Amino acid sequence: MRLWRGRVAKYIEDKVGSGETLHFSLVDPAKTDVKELPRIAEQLVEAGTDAFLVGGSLAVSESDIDEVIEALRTASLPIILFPGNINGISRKADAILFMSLLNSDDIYYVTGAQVSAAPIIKRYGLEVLPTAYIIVGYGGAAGFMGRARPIPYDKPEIAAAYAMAAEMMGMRFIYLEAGSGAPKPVPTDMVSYVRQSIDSSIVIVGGGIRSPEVAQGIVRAGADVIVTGNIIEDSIEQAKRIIRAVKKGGR
Ligand code: 1GP
Repeated sequence: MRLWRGRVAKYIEDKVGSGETLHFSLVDPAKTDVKELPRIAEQLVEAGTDAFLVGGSLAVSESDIDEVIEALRTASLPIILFPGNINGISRKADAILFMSLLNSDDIYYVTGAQVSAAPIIKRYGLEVLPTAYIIVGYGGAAGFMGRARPIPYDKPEIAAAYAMAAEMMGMRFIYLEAGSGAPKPVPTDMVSYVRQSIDSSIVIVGGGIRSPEVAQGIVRAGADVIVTGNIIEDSIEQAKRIIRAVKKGGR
């Protein structure tokens, strides 16, 4: 069960290093029927998804997360926590996106939750993936709950400045988030501006990605990882098409 611990960052970085683009399937315990999950996970794996993210901004408890992780263990992929708050930590996961919501106006989401979480993460022995979480445009529940000041869709230079700062602070992963269910995803010109402004950090993009064409555009703009959540619940066939498009790359 602990197969992936300590190897998740390397797994991601090795794939990116060899020119692959990755897809992460986001499972929000508040929106998921756990009984269906093993069957859904199998299809996602078959289509080529690279890892599972587990978490959400609202109505998630540690035991909900535990249940989801157990159901996902039938697939032998890394399971990474994507916490909205300190209730999003589970000892059953392999790794955690240890995120600082850099453009929150509330210091709790920048460093406070992280301080509360750190001793728990240490005790659980989770692998830590140091991540800058940058909320763009719509923002959704993550933006609202995290008191973000979302970066306007037409200000890519601001996103790039955040990404540069994140990299200078030593964060290896930069997550550009339009918000779950966003009517408009992170724009491609923002992704390419960010990509060109940083050195070797891994760029993760999510929120409102609902078609293979959109996913591929974001990949071509320079994203290393595409995250989709809602579409898995809405249409597993469309989710599989997106995964295949991401895995084809385009760069
Ligand atoms: C949310 O980026 C993810 O954090 C996924 O968003 O549910 O819109 O795919 P969607």
